[in-house]
Amino acid sequence: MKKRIVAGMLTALMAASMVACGSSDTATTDSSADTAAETTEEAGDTAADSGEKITVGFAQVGHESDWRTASTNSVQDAFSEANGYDLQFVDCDNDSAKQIEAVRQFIQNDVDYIVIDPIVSTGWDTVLTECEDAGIPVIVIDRTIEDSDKYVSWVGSEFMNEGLASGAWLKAYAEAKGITDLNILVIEGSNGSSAQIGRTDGFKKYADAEGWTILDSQDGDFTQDGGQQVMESYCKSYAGKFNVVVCQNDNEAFGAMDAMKAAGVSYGVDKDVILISFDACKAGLEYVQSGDINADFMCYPLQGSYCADIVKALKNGETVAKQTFMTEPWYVAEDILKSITYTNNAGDEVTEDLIQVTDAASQASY
Ligand code: GYE
Repeated sequence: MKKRIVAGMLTALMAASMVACGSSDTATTDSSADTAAETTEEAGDTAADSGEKITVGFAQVGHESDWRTASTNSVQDAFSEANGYDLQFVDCDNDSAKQIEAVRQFIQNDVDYIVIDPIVSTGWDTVLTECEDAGIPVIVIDRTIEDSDKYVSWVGSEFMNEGLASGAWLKAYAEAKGITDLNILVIEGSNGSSAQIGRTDGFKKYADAEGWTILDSQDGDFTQDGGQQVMESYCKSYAGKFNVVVCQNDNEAFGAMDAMKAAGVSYGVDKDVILISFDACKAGLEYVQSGDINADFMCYPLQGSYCADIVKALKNGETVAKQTFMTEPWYVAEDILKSITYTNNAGDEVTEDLIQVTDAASQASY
């Protein structure tokens, strides 16, 4: 199918009223403007009534983690042929230049919609302007773009809140356990990604306020190998000096556990090291259940259906929310704290329950 939204109208659409279109209760939306937009959809030109497929280009980050696999599957399922889509999928292998190239190729291919999960948060304005000039609406998922607003809608997680949540939990947990001296090693996610930036900054806010020592903070690239390598070097450089390890995703935590085991460092409930992770994939929750990971902060990757809802709304000339946030539970190994209250990135004081993992298989959402 050829796209029917021309560049000028796309600009109007982007400035338009943002109305929630996500359907699941795992999301909240943010409305920011106030004018309804019209599109120049031609009557009768929909996948459903013409039999033509809607073409969607998806520039995915890569294949670095369990989270990423779940994300890819979710988008591929939502934009399946059976659902009336022709999905052009590019695995950008964590290479920003390759990702920009993929988007340009989608423009060349004259796709109807472009979905981007941005590897890094900057460097986007030029290529998004090209999308706009070509009249192709862009939907951003997961990670955010900070230097351009030339996209129609974003669906993802509030990474800063994830970082703040981990800090709030550590503060309360250390108090409950009577641990007064926290010496922390951080294994960051891919530097320059909004997930890394938010989780780092949120946690650091607590570390600064509480006077915790962050001994080191290095890039593990969101991979198991990366986590293992960074932890191996930490175990040599900081032997006997650390009692908290924060891994910015589960796969890094799996690698870090291997490295600590090899170095004779114990981790988890009432061990040498408090181990904190993010994502809460199934394997991650299994380690929470077994007490190897103390706390795991959920990041919800199943964003494909939200994305497809946005495409449908745009096709129907409806307006869409500029932002849709996933809801993210916090999982813990022990039953000693029931909930945590903290001030989130929006400045609201919120209380979240802590979910003890007793049956990882049924508690995991992916
Ligand atoms: O936490 C990590 C992945 O962007 C939120 O990227 C995502 C992160 C996720 O590789 O596992």
